[in-house]
Amino acid sequence: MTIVHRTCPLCEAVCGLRITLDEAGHTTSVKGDPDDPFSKGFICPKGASLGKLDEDPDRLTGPLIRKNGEWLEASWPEAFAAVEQGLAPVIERHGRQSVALYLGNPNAHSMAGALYAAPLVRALGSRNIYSASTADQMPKHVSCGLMFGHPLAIPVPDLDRTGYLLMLGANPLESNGSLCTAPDFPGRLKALRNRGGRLVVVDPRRTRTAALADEHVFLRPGTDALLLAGIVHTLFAEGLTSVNVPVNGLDEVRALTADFAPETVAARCGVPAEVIVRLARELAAAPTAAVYGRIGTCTAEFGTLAQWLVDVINVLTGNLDRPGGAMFAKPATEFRARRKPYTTGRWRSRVRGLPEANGELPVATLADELETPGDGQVRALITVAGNPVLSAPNGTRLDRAFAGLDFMVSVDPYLNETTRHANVILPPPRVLQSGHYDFTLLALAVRDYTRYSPPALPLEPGRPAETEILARLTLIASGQGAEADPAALDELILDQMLRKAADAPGSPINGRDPAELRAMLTGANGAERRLDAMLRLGPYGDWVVEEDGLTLAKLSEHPHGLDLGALRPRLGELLCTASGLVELAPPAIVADVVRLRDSLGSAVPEIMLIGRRHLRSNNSWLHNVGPLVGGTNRCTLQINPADVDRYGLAGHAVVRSATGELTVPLEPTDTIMPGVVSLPHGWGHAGSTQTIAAGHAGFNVNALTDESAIDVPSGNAVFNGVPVTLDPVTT
Ligand SMILES: Nc1nc2c(c(=O)[nH]1)N[C@H]1C(S)=C(S)[C@@H](COP(=O)(O)OP(=O)(O)OC[C@H]3O[C@@H](n4cnc5c(=O)[nH]c(N)nc54)[C@H](O)[C@@H]3O)O[C@H]1N2
Ligand SMILES: Nc1nc2c(c(=O)[nH]1)N[C@H]1C(S)=C(S)[C@@H](COP(=O)(O)OP(=O)(O)OC[C@H]3O[C@@H](n4cnc5c(=O)[nH]c(N)nc54)[C@H](O)[C@@H]3O)O[C@H]1N2
Ligand code: SF4
Ligand SMILES: [Mo]
Repeated sequence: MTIVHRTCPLCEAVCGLRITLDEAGHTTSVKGDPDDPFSKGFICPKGASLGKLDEDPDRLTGPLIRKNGEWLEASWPEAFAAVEQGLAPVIERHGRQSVALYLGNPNAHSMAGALYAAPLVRALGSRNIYSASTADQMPKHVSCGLMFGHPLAIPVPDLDRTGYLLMLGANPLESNGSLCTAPDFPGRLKALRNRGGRLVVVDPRRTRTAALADEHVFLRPGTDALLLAGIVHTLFAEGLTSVNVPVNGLDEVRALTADFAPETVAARCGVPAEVIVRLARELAAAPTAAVYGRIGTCTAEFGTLAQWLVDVINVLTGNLDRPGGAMFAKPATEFRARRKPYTTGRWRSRVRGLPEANGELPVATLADELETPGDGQVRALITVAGNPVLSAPNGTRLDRAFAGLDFMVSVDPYLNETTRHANVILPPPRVLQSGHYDFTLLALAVRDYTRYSPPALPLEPGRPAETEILARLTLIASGQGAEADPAALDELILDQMLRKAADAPGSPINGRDPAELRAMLTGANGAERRLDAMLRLGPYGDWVVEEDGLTLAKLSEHPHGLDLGALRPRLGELLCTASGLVELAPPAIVADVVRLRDSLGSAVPEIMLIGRRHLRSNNSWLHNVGPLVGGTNRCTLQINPADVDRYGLAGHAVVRSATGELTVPLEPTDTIMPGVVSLPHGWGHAGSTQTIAAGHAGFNVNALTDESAIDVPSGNAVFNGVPVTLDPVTT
């Protein structure tokens, strides 16, 4: 028996796990790690099932190549050669724009994604880059990019110290939190209440999080921006603002929100005007307060406006960058070379002319780029850790479009709804065979913290780590071929990183010899050496601080992770707008306020569809783990009993939208507002070799979501507030 301690890679809560392995490397138990200073032993049912997931017999153990409709097992060299043979002719004939890349959510949780996605994008040289970000949090990147100058300068609620939390469109009791890394989020919310603080949840459903709160406010889907504009209006109208950071555009915000008085927006939001006024007064009066909005507010028609207003309120109430308010983490691998101020729309998509954001195009237009003939049409696709057939708007259309590709390669442990269209599938090894470091999530943590988990088990001979798989894809995309040496790529990247840092004025290693620095790095492979370099260059690094700075070797002496303290004010270090001020009224956001104002005059759909998450699920890919799918069916349509009666429904209903129709089982519940129905996403398993998931197939809600509807400034998909109709099942 061996005990290993490592970070759970399944969600954003980064819990420490204590895993017991037998001699053959099988997991015999997974518990929370009581010695992790951040998660302190917390674990959820998904983390507890990590062993089952990791040893799922349906996971692919080697590459597959599809020939004449049949899947053949291949060796790794054969598989990489097949990728080169498939991609090279497409690039040669149709150019680099004809190859698209889709990066899915688990890239945010793997070292491979964090370290090799950017090199792969650069090597590909295509503007057809897509990711789950435009089905998720792009509005937050765009609003923070424009307000603070950097799309990753995202403030998080200071959960452990705040006196008042206004939470919109998030349900951390199921999701364990997002864009706010906080292991045991539920415990932290209870602690907030126990110390006399107040939690208010705004959601069209009375969720488990809402049930735990001091107050739950029902709100009509898609109207968060209106509600928040009403709060901002009140703060100005009642003289309740107390700005404590340097800002630009204060008067403009006052003028922009003049038309959004609580009485004007109340009917549309379904929230009484006096509640909106009271929320504004409470936020202003609380000793410390934070506003936090997540999926329900991002994947909506006015996602960017809602995210902008979240931080406008944090600024207006004097809570940005102060303890107990909305603060910025200081992650150990942060090295922010100052770049040009953030903009979007540096290029546009070919068919719909949608603007780029963060170097990506909206996944809502991927099908257009695949299906529309002409110069620049996408003919080949690389997917890494993504399942857009189940996760993207109008996934049904993508499913058809993928079938028409000249070539597709997928890096994924499963043959599933998306990867079944691939010509080659390259499976990463088991979780326990991979190193783990949370580059992205620790930049969004409610405490400064760092932890590295080395691989707990060796790779089988000849089996590449996922970092090597992506390095090889990068080399193939760059034209160097399937046999090029991935170690040389790591050296090249390291060399560029060190050279750039040594050349940058004001850099802690300015003027030092990159070769000498390179020689100091330790680590068993290129990925670890790159982590070592980033830790040393980071704000706690041994190339930066005088004494006792971090290195990979030092971090490895702390297998349970290292607490780096409570969040500290640091806006001044991060702010990189052209003005050097927080931009409260960036033109690209201001331009969208007209659309919000117009929405006040448009008709409200009779029934609107929203999503939801369940604690024992994770997007589309945990439904093949027995203990996580047992019990009652969760892929149901939640509906208010009044609507069941109103539409004469019984048992099932036919749900129709602009893009599709589904017949779904009903789950009547008064926890959801009348006029709103909810279906979870990630279901609708078909054509996959996941045997357990096939027995709990469910329905693909993204057959109903409409790819033509987007949040304009960010291009983000709209999953909440989709107009639908309901009818009884006739046959
Ligand atoms: N168990 C589990 N955990 C997960 C995931 C999972 O699938 N399962 N997915 C992970 C991922 S990828 C992410 S991004 C995070 C997301 O984490 P969260 O943002 O916490 O996501 P949800 O649990 O979907 O909560 C969104 C809430 O928004 C509400 N809502 C819907 N429409 C609106 C609206 O218009 N306005 C408002 N105010 N509320 C609305 C919904 O009813 C729902 O309760 O969770 C992560 N964690
Ligand atoms: N209607 C609706 N749709 C939604 C949402 C919603 O709330 N409502 N939420 C959206 C959100 S927030 C997100 S993030 C997206 C997610 O969108 P995607 O990322 O496209 O979908 P996932 O279901 O997370 O698919 C993850 C894929 O990665 C594979 N995988 C798992 N671990 C690894 C690994 O370590 N390496 C590799 N290479 N592959 C791995 C899995 O087998 C699976 O195929 O869905 C979005 N779609
Ligand atoms: S909350 Fe998230 S990180 Fe923690 S054990 Fe569960 S799935 Fe893993
Ligand atoms: Mo997500």
